Amino acid sequence: MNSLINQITLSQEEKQFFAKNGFIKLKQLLTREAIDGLRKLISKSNAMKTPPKFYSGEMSKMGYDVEEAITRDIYSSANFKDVLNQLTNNRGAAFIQGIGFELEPNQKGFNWHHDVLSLCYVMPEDLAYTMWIPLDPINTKEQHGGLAYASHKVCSARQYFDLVYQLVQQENISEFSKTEEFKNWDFQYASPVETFLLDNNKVEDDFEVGDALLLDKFVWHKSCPLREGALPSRKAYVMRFVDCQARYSKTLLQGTYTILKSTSSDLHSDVGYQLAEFLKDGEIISDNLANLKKF
Ligand SMILES: O=C(O)CCC(=O)C(=O)O
Ligand SMILES: [Fe+2]
Repeated sequence: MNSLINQITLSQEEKQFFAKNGFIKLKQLLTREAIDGLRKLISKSNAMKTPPKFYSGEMSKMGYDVEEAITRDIYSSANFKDVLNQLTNNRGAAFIQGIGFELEPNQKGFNWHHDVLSLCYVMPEDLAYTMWIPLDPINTKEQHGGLAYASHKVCSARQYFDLVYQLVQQENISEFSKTEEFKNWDFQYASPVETFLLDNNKVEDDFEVGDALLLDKFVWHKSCPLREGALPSRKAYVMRFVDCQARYSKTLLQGTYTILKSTSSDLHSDVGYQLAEFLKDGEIISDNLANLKKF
């Protein structure tokens, strides 16, 4: 399926950059045909919905588990696997979820956050990745509307994955999670101090259609509001991957959903629970995915 994904050979410096910072822009990874296919997928998907008013992100539409043949054709293409292998020291990464986003002018999207909720079925120390694929051009001198992200080296979200994992294993967590102090702690979003650091050190890049951004799960990121201009909206397709050696954690999954109920009413997907049907704690996720992806 090389009509969808271009061949990219990364230099040693680029691979080291990704390992050290946790993000990399992949120029012209996707062909026009792939982008057109993803635009069609998002436009016709019934899963794409306007989030309710109380939702913590401001988007005109978003949808979980937006995935069809085009998704599979992308992640199973030899060129695509090759790029992921180059960036994961040849371990590779397995596709787990497709998500669609649409942002309209003056909407702020998501503030600085990490994706512990979307990836709460992965053992805290194991790797997972987000590939953000803008389906409209992102121009930081005009409308913005892209993503901002900051290097691991400045501020990493790793501690939150560990913290939530420890927290959910405490015997009296359900009692504590009902307290006001706990409810005021929004564990997915950056604190004022982290926000200060992240704003001071953020990277916000331009993207042409076909470019993609790969982030590992410890990278803080935020949406950049879309200003008024020629684009009526900014669409993006996000593909989540688990490292081929990443292990399943039902403990983290169940615990996260339990404490989340007491802190927010965010939308979520049940992909983690679907995995529970054929995976036990500590088992390698990628070995068992054939049962999950039936599209
Ligand atoms: O597209 C956006 O603005 C948000 C994307 C995001 O936060 C994610 O994919 O994790
Ligand atoms: Fe995110």
